Amino acid sequence: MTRFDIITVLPELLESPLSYSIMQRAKNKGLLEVHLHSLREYATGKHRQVDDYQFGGGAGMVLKPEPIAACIGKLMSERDYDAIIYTTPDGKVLDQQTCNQLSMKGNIMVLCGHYKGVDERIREKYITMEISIGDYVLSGGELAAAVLVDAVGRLIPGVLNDETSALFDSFQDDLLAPPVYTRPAEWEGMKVPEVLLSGHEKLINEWRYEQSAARTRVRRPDLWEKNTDQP
Ligand code: 6GU
Repeated sequence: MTRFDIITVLPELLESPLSYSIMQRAKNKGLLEVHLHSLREYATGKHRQVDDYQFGGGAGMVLKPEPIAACIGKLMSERDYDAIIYTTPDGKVLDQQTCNQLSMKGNIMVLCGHYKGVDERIREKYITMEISIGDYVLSGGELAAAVLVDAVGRLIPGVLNDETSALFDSFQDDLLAPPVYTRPAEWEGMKVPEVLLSGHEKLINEWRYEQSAARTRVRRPDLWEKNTDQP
């Protein structure tokens, strides 16, 4: 079982993306738990202020340390965490290998960045891993956290069945996935490749590998180099 505790100023934003399809099935099977924690509930004072101006000047608000520390402290007093992740555009770009590793963990805490970010001292004191989902800027870390939970959640042993198996995903072996087809075998004059209709498993596997390799070479030469670099 993998448990995610997600700390956010916008829990509403995370509810729906993690409540359908494979994520909902993983929850129903008891393999995945996602708990959302509203940062505002840990803020004190009349206005329950979670952010403040940044020292030194500059546009944008920064998440204050005290409410975050209160929330993280409460969670840490309840269970041990294998990772405390902060979602931020200056983190390490998430890849399939990291997702595989995280899918073997038990308790994962995720702090969602927002506005200009969080006070640096929170990162120093608590955060064990900083993750970005790509080289572009989102208005907050919530959607990145949803991406993380989805990408990791589907890899938790038992979540996928044979039909949805992760074994043949793009990136699982640093290759992009081959093209796929379904019925009808001919549509708008376009035919499904003959080999896929042949029932010849060995030829089909060879065709799929060739397609994967060709796609990877053309679309992702960086991944292809990584492949051919391996001894
Ligand atoms: Cl994790 N957060 C934000 N705000 N923007 C991002 C990101 C994260 N990853 C890519 N862009």
